[in-house]
Amino acid sequence: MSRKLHEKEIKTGVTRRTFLKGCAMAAAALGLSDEVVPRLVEAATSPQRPPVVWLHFQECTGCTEALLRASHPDIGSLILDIISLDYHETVMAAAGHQAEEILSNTIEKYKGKFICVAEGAVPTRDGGIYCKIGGRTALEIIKDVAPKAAAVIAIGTCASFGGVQAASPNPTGAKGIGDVLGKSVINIPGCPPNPIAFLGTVLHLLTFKRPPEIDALGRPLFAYGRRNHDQCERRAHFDEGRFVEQFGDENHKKGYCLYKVGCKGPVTFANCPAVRFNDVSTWPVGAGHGCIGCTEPDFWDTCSPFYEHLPGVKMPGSGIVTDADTLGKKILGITAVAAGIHAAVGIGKNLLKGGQNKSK
Ligand code: FSX
Ligand code: SF4
Ligand code: F3S
Repeated sequence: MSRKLHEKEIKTGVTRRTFLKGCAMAAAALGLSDEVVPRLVEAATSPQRPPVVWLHFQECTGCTEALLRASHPDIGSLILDIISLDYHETVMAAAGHQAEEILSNTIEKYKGKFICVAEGAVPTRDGGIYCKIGGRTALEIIKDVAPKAAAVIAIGTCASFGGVQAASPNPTGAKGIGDVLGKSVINIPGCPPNPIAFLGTVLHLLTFKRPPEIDALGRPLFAYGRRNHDQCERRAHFDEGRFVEQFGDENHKKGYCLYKVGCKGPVTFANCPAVRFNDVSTWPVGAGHGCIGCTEPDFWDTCSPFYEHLPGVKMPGSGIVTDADTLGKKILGITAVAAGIHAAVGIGKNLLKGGQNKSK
């Protein structure tokens, strides 16, 4: 293993330390013990790496930015080292006809073996004319590419559930990838999602040849199995009824709970407080802003106004600790979200067989 890693270091510039640290972080996020780290490393250093076709539709490209600009340890490099990014409109050098040729060649050559990552929603109104790439609609492209893939990962809330494009009145008929395909895909929501959720999912696929367990919304439970509220460092303030009344007040400076100024942590399933983001190691609530529920379907509609607290809640301090569970289920319609639902996501048998050689 160490020789492999040494060779990798020479070829890619990803240091052994960074590589191991990234795998250890992914293992921790996956809820796996340290003993499993060597298995993750083994899978990640396999000479065959899975070809990935990364499609862009209606979105802001923030998901790609968050992934590839992720820092300490260099998660972006790690991801690029583990997968073979054969087609990605943001980072590929090719353009125009050459790019389209790469796409069609890749999906034919690696039929049933590549991973399709879709970023962005797909407009369905008026024949899907509101998003076109290389002369084809997003609708045509996803229906052409996804069925040929071994696994489909929808990255970001737009691809998972429609995102901002699908917000009322949804003028383009935007939908998430699973909805458009009429089948379950692996959803990694967040606007943008945490890179560790993606890295953990890919490492799980490579190591165990199956996706991680998912919830009823297709989200891996390791990253989306608990509410932000239940992991939040301000939770004691919530329970004791100590709230920020308005941004910039004394309570805000003291780090009190942001519920009254709109925090939707009680109805948001994610691991932001535990995993945090990048070098600064913070998350929205840590930085003094409420969670706006960006990993939830339709959060632009159901979680707004973003600076008003959830309606009809008796505040702690008046003697009642809010039953945020019941409230969350009512507001977001997520009654089916429960731990232990096993993945119903189809994964091609050939995944990772005949992938590209790393030394290439
Ligand atoms: Fe959507 Fe991704 Fe939000 Fe943007 O591309 S999830 S708009 S941060 O980044 O798709
Ligand atoms: Fe944290 Fe928000 Fe819950 Fe308050 S309401 S404890 S700030 S997640
Ligand atoms: Fe999104 Fe809330 Fe995390 S807004 S980034 S789920 S804290």
